[in-house]
Amino acid sequence: MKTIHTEKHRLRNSKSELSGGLLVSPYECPERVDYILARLKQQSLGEIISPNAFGLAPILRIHDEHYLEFLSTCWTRWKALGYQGEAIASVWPARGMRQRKPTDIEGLVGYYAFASETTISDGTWEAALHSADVALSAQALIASGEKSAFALCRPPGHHAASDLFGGYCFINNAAVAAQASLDQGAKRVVILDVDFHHGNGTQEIFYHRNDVFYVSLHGHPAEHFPHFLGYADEKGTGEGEGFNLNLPMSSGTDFDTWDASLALACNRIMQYAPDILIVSLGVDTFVDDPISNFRLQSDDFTRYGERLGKLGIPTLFVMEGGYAVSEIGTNVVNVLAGFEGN
Ligand code: 6XA
Ligand code: ZN
Repeated sequence: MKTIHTEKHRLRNSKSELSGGLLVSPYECPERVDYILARLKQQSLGEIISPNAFGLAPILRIHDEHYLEFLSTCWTRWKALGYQGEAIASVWPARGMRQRKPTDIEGLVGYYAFASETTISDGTWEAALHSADVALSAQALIASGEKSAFALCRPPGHHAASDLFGGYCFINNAAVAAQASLDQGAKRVVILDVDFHHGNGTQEIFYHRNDVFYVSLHGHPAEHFPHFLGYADEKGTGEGEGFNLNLPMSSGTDFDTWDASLALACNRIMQYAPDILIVSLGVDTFVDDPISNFRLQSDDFTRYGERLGKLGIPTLFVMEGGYAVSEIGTNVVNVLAGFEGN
């Protein structure tokens, strides 16, 4: 399997994340990619290729143009106010308040953020654009006939909605790739999200549509981030009714329980008969992940990779979360190798 990767991910190098009331060094850090690359090379999984540049057009198919303009100018505008720290949301249009877009950058950060752990800093926008290019380049490999490809995206994307950032995400890479597939002639796309967290952004983007079936296995939103979306009764609306499947699981879920949900998800995916399967690949389901609490072991990643490979669908893996940095390479490559060796 070929991997698409660029060192430009390092441009996303924020210094702070709001966690437990403190500004800490972000869990979503550049070293994550170093460990994944090292393991890919060690296992000789396949060629590692640089992305092509696709520009804004495929991103505008998913994201609001004013949101993108905000992302691209936020850091300069924030810095111009003389602030010492990174751009961070501190006020939201919450219940009972107006949803009008403010003009000042402090208001705008709150308007476009759905969470405050994620800051915007120098290089964030550029890194997010490169990350989307990584996903689009991997999608192009599948379109040209490859059976599978790995988009080593960073920053991740599944929390980013059409006009919201948060959860370490700015541009929804999987959604952009899904739309590109449709625009090139695919009729049905599945996005299977195996990250520990519900992909609220991906769900929001496709909730009204039946050409992308979003299936997610995740920590129950009553207990886990993003807290306000991801319940089992969210099934899609209008034409999209029946094309959203949430499989939330409680804290402490082990592989047998998790894999039973994956088996159910796979049945539904096969019934839908997609032209392409996009896997939002987060490995924060790992037992030692510092911010999540499922209990998958490294070997379990191989087993579920095999299950995905058996589906026999052209498959694009898009990197999302996973913060047990020293094991992230093993866990990611186990999924990919399991897929290939099924
Ligand atoms: C913030 C938690 C953000 C989770 C980000 C993630 N307290 N998403 O891994 O998949
Ligand atoms: Zn996650």
